[in-house]
Amino acid sequence: MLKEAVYHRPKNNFAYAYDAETIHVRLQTKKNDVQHVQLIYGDPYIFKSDEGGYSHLPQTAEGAQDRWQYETKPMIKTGADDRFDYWFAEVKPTFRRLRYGFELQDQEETLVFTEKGFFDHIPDDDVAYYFCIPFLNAIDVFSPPTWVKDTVWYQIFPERFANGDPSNDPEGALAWGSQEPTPENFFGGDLQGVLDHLDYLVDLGISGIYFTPFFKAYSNHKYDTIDYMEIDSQFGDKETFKTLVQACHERGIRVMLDAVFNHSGYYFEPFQDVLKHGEQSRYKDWFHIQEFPLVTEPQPNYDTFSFVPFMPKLNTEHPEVKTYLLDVARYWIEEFDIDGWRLDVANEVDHAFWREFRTVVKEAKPDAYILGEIWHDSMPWLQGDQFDAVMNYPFTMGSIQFFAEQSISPSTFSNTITNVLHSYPENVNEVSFNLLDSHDTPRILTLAGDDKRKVKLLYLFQLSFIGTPCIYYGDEIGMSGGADPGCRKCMVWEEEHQDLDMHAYVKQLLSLRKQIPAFGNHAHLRMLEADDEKGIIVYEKANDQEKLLFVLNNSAEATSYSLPILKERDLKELLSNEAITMGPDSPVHMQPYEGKVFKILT
Ligand code: ARE
Ligand code: CA
Repeated sequence: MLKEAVYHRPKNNFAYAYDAETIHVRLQTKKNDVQHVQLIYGDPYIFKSDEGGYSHLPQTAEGAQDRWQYETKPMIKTGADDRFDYWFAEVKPTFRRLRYGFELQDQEETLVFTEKGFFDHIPDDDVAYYFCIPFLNAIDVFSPPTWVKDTVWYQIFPERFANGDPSNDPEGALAWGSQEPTPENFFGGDLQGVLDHLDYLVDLGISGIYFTPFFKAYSNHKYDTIDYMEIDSQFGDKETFKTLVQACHERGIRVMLDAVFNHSGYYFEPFQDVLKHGEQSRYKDWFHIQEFPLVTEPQPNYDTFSFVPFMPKLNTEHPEVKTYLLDVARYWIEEFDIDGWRLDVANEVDHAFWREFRTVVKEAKPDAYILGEIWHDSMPWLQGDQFDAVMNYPFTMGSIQFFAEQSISPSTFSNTITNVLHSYPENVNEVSFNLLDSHDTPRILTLAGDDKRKVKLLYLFQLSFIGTPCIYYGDEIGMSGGADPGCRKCMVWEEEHQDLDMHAYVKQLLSLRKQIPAFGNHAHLRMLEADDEKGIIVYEKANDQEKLLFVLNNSAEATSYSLPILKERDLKELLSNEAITMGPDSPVHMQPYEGKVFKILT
């Protein structure tokens, strides 16, 4: 056994409260090394003496030895990535406390692993050796809003979705879709445009809108805020927004806005004041100024987002800045009833600020959703005291490499996805924001070399994955576009220019996700097969009631694939709605880049 690969810590994705009574425990071992793992567990305060009596603290009276009372249960292997196997067990301890260790068995030896290392026997002479979850306090349980689990998001870049009111178009706005997007041009999209098309979104099957910023700002993307309390006049007024939120709520759609709190814009009044008054400005500590007077060339002498001079970094440790931004967070919830905040550049803002932010937001609306924009491992923000979720870019990157770029093998993809699923607790995965692309990346169709079959596989995978999926506006009708700003084209509204087949496919998947709990977020997902020769992956989505099997042929060849698990079964293929009876040898026939979903009936 490779002891060095065995890892556990009673924290984060390795041990956590799934809900107020359930503890999940995971263990990592070297890939293909350990055959069986048992969890050794019990209450930290129940001991039995040699004479048979029970006690609640170990008695140390001479001669008599009290022994900790434990049980064992097998852990199941939930998957493997390129280096490790992952093991899992669930415990509902009566007294909401847990002392535990692991018994690991490979071909040669059986070892016990505890907080203090390895033993060749179950140590019962010193209970301090074990891992411990001292108490499951309900308030510490990671508990995102319950509605998020069943939400499907749609991301709107307000300048480019629809122009519902030409009277508010910015000066020089171009005719809708008449040109390619550039970092500077405007087309006049606005809030009225969104209002006009809500029924389109309902028909598609989405239940949440994520708006990139629309507060007063200079640029077309509005990440350079001038005033966080005002809607930019190019998008409409506060009345229109109020009407929009109400109209969304009437249709079962939640509304999430973009909070750009890491930095302001260059024309934000406090920053203008510092530019003007230098060291004398009462706002000089609102930013991180290296020296006065301020210069932007050759590089800004104040901290910024990246090296962008028109995005000065805000000092979120400063009490006045905190008060200002927390008022902003509260204002749009209390006055407009929004349902969530997406936090821009969330990992560059201090944790203490986000903790206060969470308190303020949840006071204003207990079931508001807090989504951080972090492209990397985000465990430190997902402990229950800061965010409810992050944008799941590790999922995005793996999916794009496999389906769109065809640059990784099925087994590498399976490893990546298993790793994604084991990087966080299950209750974190369930609300993870799973995107295929965004206003910051090329569109999926472009990444897939304009091959719509690959895009369909991407959608099948995304919309059956654990978490809450987000569709970037226009992808569902086959829009293309390269990196920012190419991905920010005007939405195409003329049906003759829309890919209606893609639209119907996305709509069908969203309806399956809604109707069949195991298709959506109410099941466990396990990667079952990754066939590098045929280019096939198979995964299972199962709960106590139903089991679905997803077979995806990510290759340009038609193929027949034999799946023992489907032999002599009655099935229904959900995309074609076809009933199938499998014989003892019937294979599954797959077209190039085809995906099938089998519901196992008997
Ligand atoms: C503009 C131009 C671009 C140009 C850029 C550079 O449009 O073509 O390349 O300037 O000067 C906003 C606008 C952008 C604008 C940018 C700067 O939307 O159009 O770009 O402001 O003015 C990292 C951050 C992550 C950030 C991305 C962009 O961690 O937070 O970079 N994303 C948010 C928003 C953006 C927004 C801003 C931040 C700024 O979603 O839309 O940009 O408010 C790796 C790294 C990540 C990195 C990622 C992408 O994976 O690990 O950390 O994200 O790549 O670069
Ligand atoms: Ca307009």
